[in-house]
Amino acid sequence: MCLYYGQDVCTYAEAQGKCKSRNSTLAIINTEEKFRILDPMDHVWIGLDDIANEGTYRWADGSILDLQSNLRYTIFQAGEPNAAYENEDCVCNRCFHDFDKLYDDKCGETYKYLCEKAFR
Ligand SMILES: [Ca+2]
Ligand SMILES: [Ca+2]
Ligand SMILES: [Ca+2]
Repeated sequence: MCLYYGQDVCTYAEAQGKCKSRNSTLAIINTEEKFRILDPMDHVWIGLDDIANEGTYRWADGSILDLQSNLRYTIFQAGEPNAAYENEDCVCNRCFHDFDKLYDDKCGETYKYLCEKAFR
C-alpha cells in the first residue's frame, strides 16, 4: 500500500479526482491499524461517504462500513456520523476543533486529502 497526502485543499469530489489522476483512490481506513496511520493528519478527506444512499457509508472500493461494528466506534468521533446537515455525506479526519477522529461533513468543504494505491 502506498499513501499520498495531498496538501492542496479541495472539495471531496475534487479530492476523488486528484487521487484518480494518481491511479489511486481516497484512502480506505477500514482497519484500526490504518486509522493509526491517519491519526496525526488533520483536516483531511478519506474515502468514505454516504452520497449514493443516505445512511449507508461506502469506502472508496465500494464496500460498506457496518455502522454497528467496533471499527465504526473506533474511528468515528462519538455521536458521528450524525447527518447534522442534509448534505453531510463525506468523511474527514479531525476537521472540527475538539474532534480527534472522523466525522461526516459537507462534501463541498475544502480540506487536504489522503490517497491510497493498493498493490496487487
Ligand atoms: Ca445525503
Ligand atoms: Ca449523510
Ligand atoms: Ca456530522
